[in-house]
Amino acid sequence: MSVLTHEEKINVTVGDQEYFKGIGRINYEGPETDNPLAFRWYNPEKVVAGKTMKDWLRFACAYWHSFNGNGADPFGLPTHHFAWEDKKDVLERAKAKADAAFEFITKLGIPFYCFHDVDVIDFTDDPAENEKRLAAIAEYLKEKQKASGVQLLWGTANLFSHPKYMNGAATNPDFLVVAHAAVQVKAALDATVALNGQNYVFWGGREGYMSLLNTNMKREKEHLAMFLRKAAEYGRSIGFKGKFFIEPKPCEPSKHQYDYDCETVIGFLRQYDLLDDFSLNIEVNHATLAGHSFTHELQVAADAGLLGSIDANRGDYQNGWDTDQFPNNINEITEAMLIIMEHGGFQGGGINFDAKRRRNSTDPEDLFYAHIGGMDVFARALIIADNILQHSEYKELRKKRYASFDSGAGADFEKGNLSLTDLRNYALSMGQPKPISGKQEYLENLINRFI
Ligand code: XUL
Ligand code: CO
Repeated sequence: MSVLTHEEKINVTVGDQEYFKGIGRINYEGPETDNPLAFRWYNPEKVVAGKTMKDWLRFACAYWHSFNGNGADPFGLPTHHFAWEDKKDVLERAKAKADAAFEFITKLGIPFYCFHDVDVIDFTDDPAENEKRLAAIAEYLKEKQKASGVQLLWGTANLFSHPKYMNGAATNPDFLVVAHAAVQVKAALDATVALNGQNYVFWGGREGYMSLLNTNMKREKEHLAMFLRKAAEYGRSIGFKGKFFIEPKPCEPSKHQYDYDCETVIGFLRQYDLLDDFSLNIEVNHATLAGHSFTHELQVAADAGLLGSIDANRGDYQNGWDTDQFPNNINEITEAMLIIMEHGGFQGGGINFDAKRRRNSTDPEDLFYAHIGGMDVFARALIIADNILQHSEYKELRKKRYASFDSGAGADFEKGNLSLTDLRNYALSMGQPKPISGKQEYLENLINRFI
């Protein structure tokens, strides 16, 4: 543990050049403050249900959105310009970006960060050169981590941007492309281990198909499973102790992605015997793209013991793609925190803001507002969910709904002791079931009462 104070960490992290001038440490000032550059709910050391907020929430900053995302979209040029962009030398540019990233992360007191290989240093078409570049910037990131106390929540490889992955990475019909994907995953695992990364993520944006007419789906899924197995074997061989997470998403950029949703991924992991090493990283906007609620995906993962980590963001009610907006919906996040808290928190993961400020949010402080809002909504939801769990009949009502299975014939059924004929005889002996209310509106009001 670092013994530096928050102020001191900012000083060593900021160094010679300050990128976010005029913005200092973001402090907790409580719900009554009107300071937009302060936390109203996130108070890292506050203890809730036996753990600090910091330990429950384990926030992470996503390198790609915050320090690479430049506001460009399919219709328009970049609107976000970064001070390090004009540095000519590739390593110097990457180091300056890391300086800015750690300054930002430290000013907000975010304990973790996450990156793709290509986020932290520019890649070329030469895989061997890329390996060298990643190793070089990892050395520097290690120093930044040491000086700031910020830790790596997870690393990953970008297996979707380069044109060679247009037909897939691990699921590409050309074996040479599969091997090229392995180059990147190997180097990203090396970097993750060098940086003491706690987890490693696979998100398969191109692991799917654009048309079934040219796709052998069965073979591609077998290749994906083999690739994941070999990646896990390599990770363990170099001392990686964390979890490998699969991040489900149904589509975009592919028409169909094999890691469609949590149930699909769990079935896949079970089929290919990968459950010892792999768990889930659930993203809000991916859940809604799959036609589910975020809470549905969390519950599926939690029930399977695979609630590893989350990518926090939100979609837009009026359109159907991955808008990756910062979370701000207190009802949605409260219901999520209920599930997360009931299952004891994340298994090794945390809350990564896979979210971007809007293209027209062009002031440097907009990046701060975005994260402050996201952190506050989770912190507030944590407090509300704890109150609901401790001081309401929420859990009890759900438990009571199943009381008929707690004793007598219902309990015998659960144990497997009743045949279909026994069930028939029970039904006829008991007569008609009485209607029992599901009390949905009552429960919805209960949540709002605590909010
Ligand atoms: C894309 C997405 C990725 C993963 C990491 O929708 O969520 O950024 O989180 O590759
Ligand atoms: Co994500």
